[in-house]
Amino acid sequence: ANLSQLVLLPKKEDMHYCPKRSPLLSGPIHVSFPSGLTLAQVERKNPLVVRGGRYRPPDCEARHRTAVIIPHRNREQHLKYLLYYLHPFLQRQQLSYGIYVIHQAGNYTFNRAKLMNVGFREAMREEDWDCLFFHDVDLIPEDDRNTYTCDRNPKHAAIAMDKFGYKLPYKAYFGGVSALSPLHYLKMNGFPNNYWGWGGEDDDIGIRVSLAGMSISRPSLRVGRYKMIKHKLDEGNEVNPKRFSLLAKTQQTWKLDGMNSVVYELLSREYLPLYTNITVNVGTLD
Ligand code: UD2
Ligand code: MN
Repeated sequence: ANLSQLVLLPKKEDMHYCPKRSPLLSGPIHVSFPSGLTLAQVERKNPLVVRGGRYRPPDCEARHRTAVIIPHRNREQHLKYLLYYLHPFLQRQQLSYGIYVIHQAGNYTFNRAKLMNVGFREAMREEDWDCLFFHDVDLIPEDDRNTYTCDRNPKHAAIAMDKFGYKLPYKAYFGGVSALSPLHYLKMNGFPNNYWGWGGEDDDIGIRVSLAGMSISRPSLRVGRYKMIKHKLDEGNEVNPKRFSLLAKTQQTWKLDGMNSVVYELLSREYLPLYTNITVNVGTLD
């Protein structure tokens, strides 16, 4: 007898695909923020999550491989709550997944979209992900039927947020949480690298989707619900005064600036128990 028979593990050839719809889904999630929560508690609640924040379903072969990319600096509390909700959420969806936190080093102006380009490259370097979720650190999904898988078109997942009265604020809105396959991402040349500070980059990304000949898909308002953890505008992420002039030029710039031109310095890659932490120097506005 071989080892897998002795220890009664399912043999590779006995593993079948997970069902198309996970039987573990439970619908609406009540989101609250327990005080005193620690990362060690989150780890204990997620015993099957392995080094670097990876998981695969124990008893079936996942149909999807999703990487979650989180741009981050100085939001440790938000990250803790996001991990607390996101790990069980993704496990109930029976996904094979990995969580990447892309940490901007230094105090220079924050650059959310460029961090996403870094996340794309560094995640795809490691594994053949079929879907990438670009995810604000402060948005907690409120319904697990909002599946973290990719559609035929780029998907805007955070369509109903508490801060906008659970409605889409405007038709072209693409902020918060979005999902693209590697092909979608490369087709639109990724995200812009030249938006420093708050605002505009999400609209640029939305415009890129249509300039690349794709359209935006969305879940229903009933399931695309999120709670945003309340916060002020961060120091180092001041409103970008150039956002409107940049947006007016997206059509001329999108093929030149993006994934094909991203330059950064990778400072470290750490495989932590609940996520992979990528620390990067994204440089400054020249
Ligand atoms: C809105 C959009 C967001 C983005 C932003 C403009 C929503 C829900 N989200 O978010 O997707 O387009 O406007 O840039 O409408 N971050 C840090 N540290 C910082 C600053 C930012 O980690 O010092 C990260 C973090 O993941 C955060 C994200 O960047 O969630 C967006 O920044 P924000 O939350 O301050 O902006 P907000 O809520 O207006
Ligand atoms: Mn926010």
